[in-house]
Amino acid sequence: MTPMDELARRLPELALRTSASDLEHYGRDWTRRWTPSPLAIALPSSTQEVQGIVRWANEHRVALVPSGGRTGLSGGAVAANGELVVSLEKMNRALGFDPVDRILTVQAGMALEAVHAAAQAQGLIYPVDFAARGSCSIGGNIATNAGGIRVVRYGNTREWIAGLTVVTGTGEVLELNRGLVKNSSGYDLRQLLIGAEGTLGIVVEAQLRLTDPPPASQVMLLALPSFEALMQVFAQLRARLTISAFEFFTDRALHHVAAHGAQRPFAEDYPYYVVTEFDGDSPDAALEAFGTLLEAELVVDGVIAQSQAQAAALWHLREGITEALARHLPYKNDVSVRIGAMPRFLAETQVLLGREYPHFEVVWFGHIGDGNLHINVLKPEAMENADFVHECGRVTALLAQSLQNHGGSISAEHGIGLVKKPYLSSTRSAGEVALMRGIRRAF
Ligand code: 2HG
Ligand code: ZN
Repeated sequence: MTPMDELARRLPELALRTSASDLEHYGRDWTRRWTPSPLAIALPSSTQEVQGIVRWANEHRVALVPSGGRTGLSGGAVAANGELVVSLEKMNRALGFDPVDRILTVQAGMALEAVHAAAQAQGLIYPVDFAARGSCSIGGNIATNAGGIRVVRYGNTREWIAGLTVVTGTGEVLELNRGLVKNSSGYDLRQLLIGAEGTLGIVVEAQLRLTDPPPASQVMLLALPSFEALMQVFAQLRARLTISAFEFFTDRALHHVAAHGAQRPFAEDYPYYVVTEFDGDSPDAALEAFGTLLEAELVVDGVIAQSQAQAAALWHLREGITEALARHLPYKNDVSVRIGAMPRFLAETQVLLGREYPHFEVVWFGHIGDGNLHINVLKPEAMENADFVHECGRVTALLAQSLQNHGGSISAEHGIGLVKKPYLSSTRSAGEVALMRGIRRAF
């Protein structure tokens, strides 16, 4: 009997797939760098099935790749070496809402957008949000401690997780924190699991804390004359308004989103743009802030959305970048430094990338209000992907060195995955890596 026969015998209800199209579909994420080659795909419907899979995998020494929406950009959900992919796709239901604690309990395979809808049905919000909302899963968000566009106001995923049910690498089921607000009883294993990218266990259920919806918000697009103006605009707006998002992108990003179908916002071209959102501030306060920035020549043009549709169109200019660039097989950096270190880091990185990538198109954008910068280097059409990745890897090593000097991180919100493994030591000391190894062994 093969190990797969044995798995099917032990868990007769478990959905297993092995068709070539399924192996390809479930074996990769958005990185598209590795050729998918999983052993098979398991789609459990219950925690008991996940437990059974883990126990079987231990006995047969089969590697498991937990899998959510596979919108990841770091190769964290890639199965290229005969692993069993464990897709949580069938475990996608809301399990209940507690109105007193304002906790929504969901299965890990629920899409982020469905979580938003379930929160809205209770008159509340789950505030973590980003462009992949329609296809990413909450389990994947938890595995990478996903950030997104509202971190300046609401923080990362870990702020909103009140409890987790996980299946550890030994097949034990743990209920971590159980929705408690206060729990000073030792190590917070829930927080250890958040951001662990599936290396410690498989998240099967989560208790999500919900909050009140913000008062009416306003969306503004600003055109900036220089990179240097960026963090000054942020500081000035933050001092005057309740910022819930502050996202920047360059003219190259706008060029690609427009080429992908979006309408250009201004008649003229400008080098830098910011989409920003304020909660509860009056239109007059927003206009006044804009006037001050204009006078100081920190912005050169701007528009405030007059309708929901216009707000969505402005947001699309920022949120549509990843999809618009996908056909150029971009090499991605997702880095962070402290907000205060950002001006010097930006200036240095501009010099570094200008020097090292003279022949490549580099697209800059990101959640600059929380210190997170996305850099996408586009592959020239005629170049082999392997050569391109090799060249970008060389420059990433230099960037990693610079990040280390600035006290930053090689992965702000996408995770380490396979892509950033070689650069982990730029962000974590040898002592930290040794402890992480020990913790993984313990799980
Ligand atoms: C975003 O902020 C995502 O839009 C994707 O984190 C970033 O494509 C990227 O590099
Ligand atoms: Zn991002």
